Amino acid sequence: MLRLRVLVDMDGVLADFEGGFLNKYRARYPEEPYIALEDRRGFWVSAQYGQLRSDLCAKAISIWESKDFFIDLEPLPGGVEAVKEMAKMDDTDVFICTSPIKNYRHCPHEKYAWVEKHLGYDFLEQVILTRDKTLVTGDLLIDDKPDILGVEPKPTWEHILFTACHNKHLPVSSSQRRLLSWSDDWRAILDSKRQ
Ligand code: BVP
Repeated sequence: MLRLRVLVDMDGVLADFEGGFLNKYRARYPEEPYIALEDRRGFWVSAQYGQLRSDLCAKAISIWESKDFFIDLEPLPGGVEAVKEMAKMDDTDVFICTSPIKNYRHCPHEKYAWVEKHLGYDFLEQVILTRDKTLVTGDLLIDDKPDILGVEPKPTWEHILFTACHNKHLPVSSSQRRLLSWSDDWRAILDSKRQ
């Protein structure tokens, strides 16, 4: 029996980046305009805030560059439970595959701390921090970013688009499968790749 390797993204899939961002942005800049989650379009929060008003791009970035932003992110419903269940399945290896921001003062440390807090110390063994997910081999990559590009033109994984506020309006592409949430049938997606 070949083992199945599942890569699971963190921000927007396991951790509520969008909700955490909006709460801290509004608390820090109560007088500034903001984008409600239902009005979010496009993966990059900073780009949409920059379109709203050019100086808001830097203000948005200041939020996730601050200490405690990443560790304070709430888990998205069902994600931690799903990953724990996946990891216990026969012939299944689960890795958390996440891209840290380039301002490295807090983010990489807090991503490890988040995994330890919500999934336990032993799960730190499964953490992959990379800015290029195309270099990581796996059968599945569950990720809310619509376009996952890097130096490898033919990644081994099938990208399953995890639905998020910023991607739910995108037309359904016949070539891309979606996971609507962790209540959706992730077990069937895993089973479809087993051989
Ligand atoms: O660490 C996260 C937040 C950051 O990019 C990383 C995305 O990682 P993955 O989900 O792909 O693993 N990030 C950065 C910006 C703007 C930077 Br300028 C943004 O708008 N949204 C965002 O998620």
